[in-house]
Amino acid sequence: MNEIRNDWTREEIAAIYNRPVLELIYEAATVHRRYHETGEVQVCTLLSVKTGGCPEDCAYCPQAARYHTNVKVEKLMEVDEVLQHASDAKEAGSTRFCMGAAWREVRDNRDFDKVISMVKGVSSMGMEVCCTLGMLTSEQAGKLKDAGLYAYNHNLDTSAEFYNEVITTRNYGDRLDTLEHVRGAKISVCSGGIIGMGEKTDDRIGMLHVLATLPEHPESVPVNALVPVEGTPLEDQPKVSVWDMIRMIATARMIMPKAMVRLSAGRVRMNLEEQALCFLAGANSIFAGDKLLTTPNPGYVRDQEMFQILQLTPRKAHKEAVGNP
Ligand code: SAM
Ligand code: DTB
Ligand code: SF4
Repeated sequence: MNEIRNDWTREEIAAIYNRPVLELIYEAATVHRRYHETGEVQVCTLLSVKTGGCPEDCAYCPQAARYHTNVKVEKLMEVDEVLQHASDAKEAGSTRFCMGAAWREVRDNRDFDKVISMVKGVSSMGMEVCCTLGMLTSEQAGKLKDAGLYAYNHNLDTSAEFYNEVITTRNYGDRLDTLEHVRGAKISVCSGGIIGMGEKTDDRIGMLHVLATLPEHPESVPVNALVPVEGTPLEDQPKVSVWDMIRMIATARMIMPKAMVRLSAGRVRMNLEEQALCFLAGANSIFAGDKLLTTPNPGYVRDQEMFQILQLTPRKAHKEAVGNP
């Protein structure tokens, strides 16, 4: 039971997603228990090392140059400054540090050399180092791996069918190619998406289907609730229901049992009880710190309180998923 499968059908995934929600939570919690230590939550910190001015047109994103948001464009941060942030994050209990850049793709230039130095530096601190820099070639993935990169985040965001409604400056195939390059370089894959952009349930299922039928499941699947930002085309989207977050998390947990499922953007609008249900449904990772990339996130103090009340324990760095049940 619950063997790792890469041949899920859309119908099977839809049937899981649409189960009576309490039944779904129970089943996902059961799978979670078989593959993970319950109550253990990975704490990751994000840092935007290059903010704003992005040429892409992702409708949700405050960093796209073409939308008028409050995000100030900043050039790539200095290596020392980044390492200071990483060291602070480690001090505050994070075991994974993820550096994000508002780039369409990585270019082979001095900025990339700087990112390589950042990766080397963070990796030498004993943290799991992750980057999200846009599209990558195989060669660039290889260089990042050699520098000590542990994981690469590159989200599919939504279904192939809905993708063009959200982004027109690249296509779904480009995203999948980058994931292949990352996998090819033996870097841990982090890929998930966003709900609350006006997609249908079928699009959510479509995205989960693509992830769960990759030759290897991503080791990490972030589930983001849209953070609607003033000035972006999606600024007026209604708040995602917590039950939808729970269904996404639980379904991801059931079909990709070994993956870390990350309760990502959107926590700032969730109370403790709602987050507790997400952990019960199989989420076992969060972003900590008072900022995601550019938008607010619950700060360390609030999260510490949550860990205490829910008796959660932070996961150690570089830990393998528990083997077969
Ligand atoms: N530029 C790179 C890219 O697009 O791959 C890396 C950074 S980009 C900001 C990383 C991810 O953040 C996006 O793929 C998207 O899933 C998520 N994201 C961006 N804006 C968001 C928002 N307003 N709400 C929720 N998630 C968001
Ligand atoms: C992911 O799936 N969510 C994070 C991380 N990967 C890079 C980013 C969320 C960004 C939310 C909007 C912002 O703060 O700019
Ligand atoms: Fe650029 Fe990434 Fe934002 Fe899209 S999501 S606009 S690629 S920073």
